[in-house]
Amino acid sequence: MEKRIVIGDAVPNMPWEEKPAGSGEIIWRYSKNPIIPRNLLPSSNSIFNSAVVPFNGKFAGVFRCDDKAREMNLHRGFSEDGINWQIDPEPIPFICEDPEIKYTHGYDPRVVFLEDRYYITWCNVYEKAPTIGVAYTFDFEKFYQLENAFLPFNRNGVLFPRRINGKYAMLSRPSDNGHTPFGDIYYSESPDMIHWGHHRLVMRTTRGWQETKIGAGPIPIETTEGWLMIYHGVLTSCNGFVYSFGAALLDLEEPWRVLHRSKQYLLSPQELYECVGDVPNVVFPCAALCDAPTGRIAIYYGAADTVTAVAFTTAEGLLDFVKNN
Ligand code: BMA
Repeated sequence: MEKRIVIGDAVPNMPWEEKPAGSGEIIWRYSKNPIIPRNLLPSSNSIFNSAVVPFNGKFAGVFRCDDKAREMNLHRGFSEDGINWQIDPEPIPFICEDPEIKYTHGYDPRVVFLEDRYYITWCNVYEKAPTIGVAYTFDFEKFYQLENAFLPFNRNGVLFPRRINGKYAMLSRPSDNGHTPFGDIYYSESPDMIHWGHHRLVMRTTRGWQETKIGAGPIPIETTEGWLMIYHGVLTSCNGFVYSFGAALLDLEEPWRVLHRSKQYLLSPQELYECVGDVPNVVFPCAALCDAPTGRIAIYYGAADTVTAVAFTTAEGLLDFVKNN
C-alpha cells in the first residue's frame, strides 16, 4: 500500500493488474488489450480516444465511434468493471436550445465529475471547424449541451475536476482546421462554464517525442504535490506523425506553472494494435481513473485511431517519473 498522495475517491471495482514481475517500466499495458474492438457496434469502423468515469458504483463513458460512413460521433456506454463495455448503437442525442451551436459531430471526448454533475468536453464541429464543445449530464440519460468554450480552432479541451480559485478551469490546445502541425497547451478560467478568459500558456512543444504538438489528455489528477497531467505529444517522422504520451506536474493553485515535465515518453506506440490501424503509430489518452487510497491509475487510450486500450501505473510512480526525468 502506498502512502496516500492522491486527493479523490476510491475506484476498487476494476480488475487492476500488478506490474509484471521484473518489469522496469513505469506503466504497463492491460494483459487483454485492446479492451474495445473496432467493430463492437455493427455500425462502427473504429472506437477509440474515449473517456470513462466511475458512475453509481460501476462505470459510464462517452465513446468516440467513427461509423462506416466515417462520421465521427459520441456514444454513451456503461460497464460493470471498466473493461467490458456496452455502448449505445446511436450517438448521444444532446439537448441544446440554441440551433446555432447544436451538436452535429464530435470526437475525442473527456468526462469529469465536477461538483454535482458530469461534464463532457470534446472536439466539436462548429461550422465545419473544430472547437471545444461542452455538455453536462446528471445521470447519463439526458445530456445538455452548453456554449462552445472557445472560438475555432481548438482541440483537446480538458476540465479540471474542481474549481481553482473559485473558477472553472480548462486546458486546451489552439490549433488549425487540418492536421495541425503545431500546438501548445493553454489554461483558461470561467466563472460560469460559458465565458472563458484569463488565458495562460502552460507548456510549449520541446524536443523528441513532443516536438511537433502537445495536448492535454485525461482530467488532471490532484495530488499533494500538484496536478498530474498526462498529455500526448507528437513527433514528425519521415513516415508521418507519431503520437506518444508523457506526464507533467502543474502547480495546484496556478496550474499554468509547470513544476516538472517528463523528457522521456511514458508510452509510445509499440504493440501491433498501436502501430497498425486507420492511423498507424498513435497512442492517445483521454481518461485516467485513479484509486486514491492506493494510488493505482488506469489510463484509457485510443490506439492507432482504431481501438481502445488500457494501461496501468501508480501515482507515486508517475510523480517519481516526472521529477526524475
Ligand atoms: C488528432 C486527432 C485525434 C487523432 C490524432 C491522430 O489530430 O484527430 O483524434 O487520434 O489526430 O490521428
